[in-house]
Amino acid sequence: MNMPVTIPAKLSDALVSAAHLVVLTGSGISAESGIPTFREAQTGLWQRFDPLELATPTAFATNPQLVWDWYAWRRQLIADAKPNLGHQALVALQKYMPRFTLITQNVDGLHQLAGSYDVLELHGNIRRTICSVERIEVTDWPSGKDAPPRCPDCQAPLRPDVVWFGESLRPEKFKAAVEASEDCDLFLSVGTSAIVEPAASLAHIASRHGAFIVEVNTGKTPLTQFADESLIGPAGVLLPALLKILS
Ligand code: BV8
Repeated sequence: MNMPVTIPAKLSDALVSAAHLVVLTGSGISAESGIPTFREAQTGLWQRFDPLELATPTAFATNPQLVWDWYAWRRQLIADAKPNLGHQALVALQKYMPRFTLITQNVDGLHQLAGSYDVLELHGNIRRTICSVERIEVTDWPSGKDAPPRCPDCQAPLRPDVVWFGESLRPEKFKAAVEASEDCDLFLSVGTSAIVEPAASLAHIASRHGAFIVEVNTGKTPLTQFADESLIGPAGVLLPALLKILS
């Protein structure tokens, strides 16, 4: 999409002079890779389910097969997905910036596939499977009728390595995200509806510590009114435009 992009001068200045850039991404950055955003209507047989209901320990305890099959479907959705120009622009920004922290709420692993490193995955990654009791990663299990499969070690059901609603984030990950948000002088919130907590608090923490807050989103969110700059448009167009200022 060749839409003309004008980056406001105060954002260009903030980008050029930034010592530490923090980027928080949500499912919107993966939309241009063909992955439906978390709240978009689910397709096919999943249409009648609300993700907020399925991505919970209660749902898994009540109907483990339904939740396991939902994640198997989502893993299929991302299996062929490729990182897009937005992911790739963040890989280049990581090289340009004196200090760069990428925090993602996404569980699709596309940032790492694009070449980003030291990614803080606040909500885990659906490409990893863990034992629901021992919480250790399990990479291989006997194929067969069991859905979810059983842990080869203790026979407990396997589950995706993600943080469900009502589960706590890994303390060390969120602590690192908070510390980076407190330290940064420029904070980009990209492709997130800024609703899910505690991730949504990071932009406000950065703002309270004097950072310049920029939102990149195709629409408005509860963060928009607090942002110093709000760029409306697709991340796959706007992030490369920001990168162009530095190259
Ligand atoms: C917790 C993994 C302590 C699973 C996910 C206050 C404090 C603490 C907790 C809470 C609180 N208030 C409420 C809570 C509870 C809850 C919560 O936040 N609920 C919400 C619904 C209000 N939070 C929790 O439970 C968290 N745990 O706090 O622990 C605790 C413990 C016990 C009891 C209480 C508290 C855990 C949250 C993690 C949940 N797990 N994912 C899975 O994926 O299956 S979150 C899930 O939602 C996804 O990871 C996804 O990232 C996220 C959805 O948010 P977005 O990424 O923003 O996606 P969304 O679709 O909403 O928006 C997309 C945006 O992109 C839109 O704005 C759109 O306009 C834009 N867009 C679209 N296309 C583009 C684009 N932008 C740019 N370019 C484009 N092309």
